[in-house]
Amino acid sequence: MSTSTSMSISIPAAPFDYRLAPGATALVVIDMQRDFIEPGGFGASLGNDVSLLVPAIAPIAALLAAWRARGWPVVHTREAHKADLSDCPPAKRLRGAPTLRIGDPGPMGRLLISGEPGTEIIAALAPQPGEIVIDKPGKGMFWATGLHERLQALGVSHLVFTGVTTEVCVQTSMREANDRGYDGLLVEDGTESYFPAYKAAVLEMIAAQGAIVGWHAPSAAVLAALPEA
Ligand code: C5J
Repeated sequence: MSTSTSMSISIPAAPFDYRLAPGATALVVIDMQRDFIEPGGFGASLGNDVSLLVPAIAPIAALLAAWRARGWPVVHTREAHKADLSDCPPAKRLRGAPTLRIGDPGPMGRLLISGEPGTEIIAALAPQPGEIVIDKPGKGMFWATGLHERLQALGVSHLVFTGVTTEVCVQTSMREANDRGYDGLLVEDGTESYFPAYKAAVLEMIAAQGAIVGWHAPSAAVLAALPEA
């Protein structure tokens, strides 16, 4: 996959301009699911302030509208395991919070299990027909999902990342994408963490050493650079 194409457009970004390939750039929305975002869900039950994630919703909605208007690919992920937990390594499950582990009954159904109310994507960002929706058993979006093959079949070379949480599933997915040859950009106001310092650290880390993992830019810079729909 190339770093730029003759048709590419330039977005002011850190550490230097990002070259976006129109039509070959998928918008990725990571794990904007009820259990992480809504009051009364898994995230809140762990003592996290879920209101810290809410500011990402409006920028993601604006980007979704822009991608949909252009007919460009969109990927939604949910962190979700099979009901029988056959895709959840015991080591990972047992290491969880002692009171609430993957698969346990939680406030919005079994925690991080496909099809449970808590794993639904929030209504404001609900996927539309034709968009890719994957349940991922890992923190990263490529492990055990077949997503790379699907993106390759669509000719996708560039990924614009949004979602939660910045330092866990978003960062892991972006690093996995980098190793698979995608050029990735993280949207600064389209991602949030329960720990603002971790978000700041991720932004710094990914762009360090000449975009060692990728780029970051605000949603306004992405939207302003897009070609006419
Ligand atoms: C976490 C995620 N934080 N989607 N999941 O456990 O980042």
